[in-house]
Amino acid sequence: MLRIAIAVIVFAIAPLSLASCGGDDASGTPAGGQPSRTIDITATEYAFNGDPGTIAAGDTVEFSVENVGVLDHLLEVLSSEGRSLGRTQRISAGNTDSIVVTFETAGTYRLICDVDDHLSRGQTATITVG
Ligand SMILES: [Cu+2]
Repeated sequence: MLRIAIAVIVFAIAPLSLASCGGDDASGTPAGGQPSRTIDITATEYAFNGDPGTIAAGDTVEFSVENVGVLDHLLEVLSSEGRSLGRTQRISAGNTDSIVVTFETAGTYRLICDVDDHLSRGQTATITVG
């Protein structure tokens, strides 16, 4: 009877310790983690539309970009220094592509489409990360 009682206790503790490891990992991983949510963006001539909501430094999010225009578009995310943090494929009309981006620091980030002359035509938006 005593051996049975000990075995039951060991099995009861094991799932709890696994759960606490997972929690630490999710909160402490600075880059390359799983996205916490998906931000839906539409691209058209020559603009992006969508509500990024509030993004905090350290957040990893997925951008799902749907081309609702007639020309090809893409979405690239640039840091305030102009470094590329992610870039979709060139998306043809009616199609969708997605990228996962980690915003490591607070600041202003740019979304751009640089297909042909779209950027000079104003296809850009900014995201403020607090
Ligand atoms: Cu474009």
